[in-house]
Amino acid sequence: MPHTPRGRRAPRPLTLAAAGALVASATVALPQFTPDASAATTLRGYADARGVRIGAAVADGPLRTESAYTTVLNREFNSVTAENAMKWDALEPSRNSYNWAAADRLVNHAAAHNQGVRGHTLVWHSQLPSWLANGNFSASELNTILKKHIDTTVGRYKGKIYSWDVVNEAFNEDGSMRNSVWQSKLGTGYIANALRWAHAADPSARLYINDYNIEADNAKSDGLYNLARQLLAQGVPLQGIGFQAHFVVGQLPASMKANLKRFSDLGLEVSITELDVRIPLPASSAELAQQSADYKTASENCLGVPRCAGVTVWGITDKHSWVPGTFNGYGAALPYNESYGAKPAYTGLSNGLNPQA
Ligand code: 9MR
Repeated sequence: MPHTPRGRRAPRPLTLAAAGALVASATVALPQFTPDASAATTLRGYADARGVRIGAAVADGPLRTESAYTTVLNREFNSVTAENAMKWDALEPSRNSYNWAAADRLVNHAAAHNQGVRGHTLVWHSQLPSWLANGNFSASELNTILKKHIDTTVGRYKGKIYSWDVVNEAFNEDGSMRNSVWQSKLGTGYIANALRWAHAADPSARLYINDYNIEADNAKSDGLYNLARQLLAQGVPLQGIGFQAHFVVGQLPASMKANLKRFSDLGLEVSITELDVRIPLPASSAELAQQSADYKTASENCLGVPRCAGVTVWGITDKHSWVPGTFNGYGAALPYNESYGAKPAYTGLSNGLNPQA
């Protein structure tokens, strides 16, 4: 357990009312959690004091093998997301044969360290097992397969996951629906069905639609906004929108806060779910300073909006990040460097979480 600095009292668990009083803008009951007795000056200390989540995407390899990784994870974060372990290809590599080991490991780790879990992700076009991607199933078979996946996965972790990314990356950049196996066989109705099934399996989990390039007010976020409005009007259990927030240094969209607010004004929770800020390598000190400002602005853009439930960073350390493998010549996207030293980005994020900074 992280220590409490001498002379500083461990914070008492916040009641929802107290959390609400601290976050003047929070007009909705946030998922309840008990703050850790960590030093107030950690990321999680600041987040606890505001009644919000600060999360990290966790990779199973370093979780099992690197004590520096778990030390930072446990000290700094009050929420975790499985970077890959809860994706369909990881959970059901062959039909009807499940592998829960890595997902269970993370859920158990979180429980042992007083961290909440964001579930990621139930319905996605990517990382499907080949039996499913190449199965050429009929619409009715696919519907049955999807319902079973949601019942089984959400049911297994019932009461242990505070938010699920039920649907991930369903939109094209122009705001139309992406032509996935789900969309092409089942039509847009798969989204409402997935949300209803997930809600039936765990009524207390907050159910999200999650996507990238929706941080700005643009064609893609317009498409999502219109769908979200329709779903709410139909009484579909949609509770939140996840803004992935994979940014390039110095390129945060100016409309981000207003865009998050329009979703929040629908009565939805908003969260940053996959924040990172990539830099062309090698990163200069000016770029690291800009990255720090970007982390601060991004987190403030969410926390400054009513119903922001928190911010999750897509990793902890530049040692383990998807960025260099995907964007040639880019990296250094996370708050800790490859040796687990806190970068200026850490301070930016910390200041973004701390209303006194
Ligand atoms: O970080 C994840 C990486 O390890 C995987 O190889 C990749 C596979 O698609 O998925 C990455 O996570 C993605 C997340 O699940 C959805 N949004 C984009 C993330 C970065 O690609």
